[in-house]
Amino acid sequence: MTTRRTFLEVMAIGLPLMACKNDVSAQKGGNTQKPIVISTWKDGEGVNKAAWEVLSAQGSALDAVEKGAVYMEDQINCCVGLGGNPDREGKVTLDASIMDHQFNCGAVAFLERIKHPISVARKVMESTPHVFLVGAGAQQFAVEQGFSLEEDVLSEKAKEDYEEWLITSEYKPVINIEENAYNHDTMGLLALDATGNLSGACTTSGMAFKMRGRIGDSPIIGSGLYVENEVGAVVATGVGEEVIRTGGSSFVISMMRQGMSPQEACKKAIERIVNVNAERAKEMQVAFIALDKNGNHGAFAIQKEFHYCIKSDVEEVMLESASWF
Ligand code: SD4
Repeated sequence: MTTRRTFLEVMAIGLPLMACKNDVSAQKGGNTQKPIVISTWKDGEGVNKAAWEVLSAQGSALDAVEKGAVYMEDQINCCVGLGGNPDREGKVTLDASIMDHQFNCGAVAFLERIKHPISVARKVMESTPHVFLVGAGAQQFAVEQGFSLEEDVLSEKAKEDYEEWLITSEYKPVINIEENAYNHDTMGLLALDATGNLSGACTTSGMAFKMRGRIGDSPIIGSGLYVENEVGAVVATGVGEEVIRTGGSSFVISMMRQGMSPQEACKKAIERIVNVNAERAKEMQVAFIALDKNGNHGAFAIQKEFHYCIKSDVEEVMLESASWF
């Protein structure tokens, strides 16, 4: 019998960017498709376009993923960057990470009043002996590098959401179902450039109404993001605590290294999360997207209605990911 789950695994649903049937479960070491960029959520469509400007001009995957993330951080009435929802004290605190094809990586977390945390993460990678700066130190570094300190104000949407949240003040992460765009807090993207190098980036305002000081998976290399050029690249979204405790993205890479397709490997990581606590998994969303060194891509989520977007010379599609439920 074909259950809903097996059906979704085999038939990732192409949505109307361009009609394109995409049996991602069959992709394993097929033809090399490069350059290519893939991004989380429906907002990935605009993000991919920004990254494609770099990739189509023979630019590097690293420049492409930074450009895509910057595009998202600029959408001030959205969920990622300074327009995102605040912590429970009404402050927006940002996390971001970036990684290239040579295990170079940089990250920032609990960063306030800086518009482009992804670019600060890249500066950490390229201009410091470290990989991770947080809080006041990260902000000080950003300012020293020429980033300006923005005003400490919430976007219209975030203000409304926060005022509504204050009525109950209950911390319960919503399952990010994408009825419309912007119902998420994070943008993750992965690119393979014309020379065959992979890079990835992840930028987020974190879970809405989190405790002050909370850091999620997105800036943690190996959890929210991982790139191993010989194998592939992976980025996560959803409840970061679950991704951190299962070593999410590096686990997906290790499954791919053992021969799994990107989608099979993402599914294995979701299975691992569900196995930790099946009851808890029913109430949350986590999703992974992955790209291998040949440009094969895949995704898997706990809940349905997680989308990801793909752009290359041969396809421009938005797919609904296969899901556990
Ligand atoms: C976090 N993983 O801070 C992020 C949240 C997210 O869509 O992906 N939201 O835990």
